[in-house]
Amino acid sequence: MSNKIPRRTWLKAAAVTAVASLVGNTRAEPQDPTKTQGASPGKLGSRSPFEQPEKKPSDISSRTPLQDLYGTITPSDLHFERSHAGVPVIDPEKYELLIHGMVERPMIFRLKDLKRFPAFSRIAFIECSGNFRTGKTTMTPQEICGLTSQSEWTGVMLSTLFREVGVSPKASWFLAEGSDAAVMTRSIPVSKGLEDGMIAYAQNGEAIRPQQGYPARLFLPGWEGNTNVKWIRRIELSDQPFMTREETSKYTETVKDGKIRQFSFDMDARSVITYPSYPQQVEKGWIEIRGIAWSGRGKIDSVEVSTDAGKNWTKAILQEPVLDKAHTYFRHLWRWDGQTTEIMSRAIDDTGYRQPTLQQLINARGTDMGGYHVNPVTAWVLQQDGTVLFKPEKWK
Ligand SMILES: Nc1nc2c(c(=O)[nH]1)N[C@H]1C(S)=C(S)[C@@H](COP(=O)(O)O)O[C@H]1N2
Ligand SMILES: [Mo]
Repeated sequence: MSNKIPRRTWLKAAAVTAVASLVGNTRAEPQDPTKTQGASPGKLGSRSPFEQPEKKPSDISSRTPLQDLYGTITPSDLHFERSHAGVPVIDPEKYELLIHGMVERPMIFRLKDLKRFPAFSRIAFIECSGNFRTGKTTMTPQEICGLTSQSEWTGVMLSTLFREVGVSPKASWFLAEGSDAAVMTRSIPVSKGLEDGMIAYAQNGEAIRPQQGYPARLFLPGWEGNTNVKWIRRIELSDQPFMTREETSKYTETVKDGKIRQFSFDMDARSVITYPSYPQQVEKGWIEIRGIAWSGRGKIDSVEVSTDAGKNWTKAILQEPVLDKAHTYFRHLWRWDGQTTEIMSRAIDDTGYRQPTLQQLINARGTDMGGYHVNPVTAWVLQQDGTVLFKPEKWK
């Protein structure tokens, strides 16, 4: 594009554009940055004033702006939030985690006790089981499925703590209890705790954020968001589930014939194209379609992309590393001829599970399937003028 323009002219043009977009946008006077000393190093970094990604808060949650992100790590201040009774303030000096019930030695761990154990880190996503919205064409990935984010979590493995307290071989479930006003409680199979559960006290290299459970939360890779109890204060071992309100009145799904599914822990494989998506605009020619795919059951095996409304599908390129139970970046280079079309993606995980369409979900679970574990293929309509719209499908 710029190869015919002499470099000097091009640079000037770029400067003019920058000045134009600065007006009304920032306090800084637009200057030639090579002629004046820049700002001094500060105590904290900050975002460029030209970049203002934001979460979308409601009373109960706040969504990650997936369409504004690159790669797979969610900046901590953009991690989605879902709290049933607000974010409590917990003094790390007074923090205690009690582990009791069917154990040899009931114990209380302070934060500094937790930090004495081997510190384990892993990159994985969290997704709320209620992560699906539809209805209008002007919806962003954030609005449709922004209740998922990814971090590098650091903490102590539950298997380590379970060994420390001597969990009885007869214990098959544990209760995880939070210290927020919701006193959120969930029953979790001991097998999951031993497999890859952890008590996380850090997120992306710093102490976990208050919104994510400061000073410590339960982290169960790949399992529905609500099992990842934040501000965790108590774990009780038992030989049966506790049947709390979060697993009886809530977080169950109607399947078919009046049957209800309970303890639907795994998050099913899903993907979404984040570029191009609403409200972005594209030009005719080469477009790199990009997005994220994830599965609560394992690794992403492949992502298929269709640029002709689902008639033909091509394998996208997966960006390494492809991690277990982690958002995985995919890309697909495509030449758009400028005609109106629909683009979409579907994820296939290493268990062979393939992301369904909304219609397939409805066929399998009935029209009153409720709002949990709804992970349909998301389609975007590219219009001739280069604008992109969400394609909402009839649901209920
Ligand atoms: N103590 C406590 N833990 C909680 C919740 C809560 O309200 N209280 N919300 C749960 C729900 S529904 C979800 S989806 C995840 C959200 O985690 P995040 O806010 O760190 O994104 O936390 C879970 N853990
Ligand atoms: Mo959730």
